[in-house]
Amino acid sequence: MAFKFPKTFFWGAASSATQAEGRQLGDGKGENIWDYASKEFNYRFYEGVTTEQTSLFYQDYHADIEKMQAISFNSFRTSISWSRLIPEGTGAVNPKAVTFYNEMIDDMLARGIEPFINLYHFDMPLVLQEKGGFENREVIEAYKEYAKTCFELFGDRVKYWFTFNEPMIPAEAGYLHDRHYPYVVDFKRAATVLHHIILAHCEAVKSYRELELEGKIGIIMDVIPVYPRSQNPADLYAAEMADLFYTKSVNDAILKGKYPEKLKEVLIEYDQLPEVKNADIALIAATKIDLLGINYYRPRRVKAKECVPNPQGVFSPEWFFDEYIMPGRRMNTSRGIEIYPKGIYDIAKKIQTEYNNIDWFVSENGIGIEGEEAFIENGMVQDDYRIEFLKEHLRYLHQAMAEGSNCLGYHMWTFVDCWSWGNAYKNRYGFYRMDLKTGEKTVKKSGLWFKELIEQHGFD
Ligand code: BGP
Repeated sequence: MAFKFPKTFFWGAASSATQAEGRQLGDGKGENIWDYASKEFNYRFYEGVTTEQTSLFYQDYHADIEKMQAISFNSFRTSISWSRLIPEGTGAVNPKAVTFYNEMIDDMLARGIEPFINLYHFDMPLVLQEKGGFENREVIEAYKEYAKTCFELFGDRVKYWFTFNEPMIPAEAGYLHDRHYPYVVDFKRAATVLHHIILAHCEAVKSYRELELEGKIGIIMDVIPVYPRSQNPADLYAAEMADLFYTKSVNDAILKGKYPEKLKEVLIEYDQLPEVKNADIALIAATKIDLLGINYYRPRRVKAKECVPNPQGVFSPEWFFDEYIMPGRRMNTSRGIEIYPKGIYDIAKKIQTEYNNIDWFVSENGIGIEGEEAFIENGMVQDDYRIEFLKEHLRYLHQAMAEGSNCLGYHMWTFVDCWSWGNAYKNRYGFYRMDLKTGEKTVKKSGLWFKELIEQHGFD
């Protein structure tokens, strides 16, 4: 076999509470920002689909977990919905949520599927958002209490914990680029949110260590590899700045225990430095994770800025670089992003050389396709493009592992087509197809291919 992976390798998929469970407010769930935004700003969501219509995991979970087992997953990541577990954000725990998550975890374990549990996937409880969300330090405390509650309730069985999915996104999309609620556009506020998310991560790791549970804790990050247009110093500078703002800012804090000096210098120069206390710096320096998840979808190609940014405009990382549209780049036109399988190898090398070769896994990778029904033949989506995508990425991952990268697993986004932040059900990512009218979930050709891959521990 040409591409053999270790027998202990984690194979499976990732999902998140808000995107999969369905809203089901009736069972005591409180609203989160997505329940609210998808109703109040409905026009921002593809075909106006709200969180109410997400993939019904809350009702179908036994059957869904059986479907995971049917394609031989040995692991699966989802998140706990903070607003389901603690409807008011702090205080009383919702007993129905405890029953649901207990049964979900027990069922996964009974079927040989290791639960990877994430605590926060973009889904701030609305009551806490009304207090300022992560802009408000009180919410760090609330998150800490929520994290501790999860560890105490489920930590006897869950051995793999993650504090956040893509910590940069709630800050960048919610406070700078107008994609996520609360649709604020203000760099300094975004930087404050990011800093507080990093502190919340540290507090959760600290609580986890204090409980002395037997398991690992880490975080899921989207490390977008940056490629300059050319070796011209102006292009190299653009790449350095894109990397500094979007990757090193979080990576260095989490993996090296400190923010990059250069970032601080730039933020002081532009008067954009958020409040960072000495105790924060000490907490960040003292926090270590056990396992890193990396979500990889696309590369970031940049070039030197062509125009001087509007000095009265909103400060942003884009003041230092322009996107580079590389001739001949291969696109996923449904999502408007480039497909570049070698990026996964480059990330692995970066972790190996710059971040101490820490244990990591691919926590998301996938291809979202619009109009997938066009590929249905004899009742099954014939998604050969997804199989090709998987093979191409896994070949590069295999190469990196052969060269010493400590990659422990690969999770595809996602198990069954799910709702997304803005695109709703436009682009389909699942190993199973979801029929939105009937709720029926049927395996795609890629799901069967993945099953074989898992059973054979590799592919040719
Ligand atoms: C990741 C998120 C996922 C998922 C995925 C696909 O960044 O962690 O939650 O949504 O992207 O992206 P999209 O759904 O926007 O196409």
